[in-house]
Amino acid sequence: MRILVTGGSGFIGSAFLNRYVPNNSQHQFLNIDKLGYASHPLNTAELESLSNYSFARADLASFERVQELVTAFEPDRVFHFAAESHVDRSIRAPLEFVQSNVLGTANLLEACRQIWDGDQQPVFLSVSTDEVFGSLGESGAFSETTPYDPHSPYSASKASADHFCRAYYDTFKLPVKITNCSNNYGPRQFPEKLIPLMILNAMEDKPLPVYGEGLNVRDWLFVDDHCEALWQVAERGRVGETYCIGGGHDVPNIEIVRGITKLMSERRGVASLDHLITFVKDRPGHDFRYAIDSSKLRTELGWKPSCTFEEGLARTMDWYLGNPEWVRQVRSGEYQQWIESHYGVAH
Ligand code: TDX
Repeated sequence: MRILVTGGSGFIGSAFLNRYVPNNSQHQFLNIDKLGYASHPLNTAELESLSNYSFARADLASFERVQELVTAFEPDRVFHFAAESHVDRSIRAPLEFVQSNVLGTANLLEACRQIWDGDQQPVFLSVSTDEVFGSLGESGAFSETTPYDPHSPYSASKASADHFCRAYYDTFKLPVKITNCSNNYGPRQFPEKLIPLMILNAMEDKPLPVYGEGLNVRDWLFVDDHCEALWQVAERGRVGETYCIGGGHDVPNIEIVRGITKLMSERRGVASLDHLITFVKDRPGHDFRYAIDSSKLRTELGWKPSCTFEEGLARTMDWYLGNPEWVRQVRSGEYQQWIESHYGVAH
């Protein structure tokens, strides 16, 4: 099989490639990534020497380039990860999210439509987010039947991408599957997101900026468990269907941050790092709570997370502590600029 992966040098895409390329020499993998700020060639360094892996630098916003690559590779399967993904950045620069997430997805769908004929059984799996469903109150969980209600420019762009995928299925019978996943964490996540930002700041005695009162709730899933769900959905999930993926670990942000300070203080041999926790101005339009009911995935495909949050967090922290060169490289000038413009100059 020829497997096209977009955004394979980013956090989730590279976790996927590192998990499946080495053990599937019978499949050919092509990674298309524009190498934007949150992607890095180091993320796929171990795959470079493998004969079933290749890389092409490309921006999905260019239809001609996407068409050229898709036509030459003739994928049987597409895993579409590429996206601008940080909510705070989408509040600063919404149009970049339209460009990458809406136009990029539409271009990829159209390029696939042009090469796939009725005899094949290809799969276009679009990796999406639970944020398209909006925000929950104190109780309940999102499922495949929850109406879309996006609030941030980021979630609006992902919702639009999902609608394009469904439109291509309904109109052209393109064999699309959509997954909507909860918050991921794990190695190689760009340190603008809550967990890696807090890990690195706690490591360096920097303030830990918690939005509002830290009571917003997110459902956390270890990235490898997300990847395994995606592989199973592509293999055995039904075409035209949506599958919700969640970790079942939904807790307020402040608990996540306290978990990080506790683990980091043990790793560093200090009594406590809680004094670093700093409550800052809330994110505009901050969704209160996300939780996922993944019973469809669990019942139909037998998937369940393989590790607890505590195990996943310890693996994640140890990865960041053990990879100072990766940390140094991704925190380039651009990273510093973002941190300073968003949180103010570091103390
Ligand atoms: O400095 C921070 N302080 C803070 O309190 C940051 C960066 C975040 N937060 C809060 C905001 C959220 O309630 O932590 C929570 C998690 O924030 P993010 O890591 O930015 O993730 P979130 O906004 O929940 O969106 C994520 O989940 C769905 C991903 O970024 C999306 O890409 C994914 O689709």
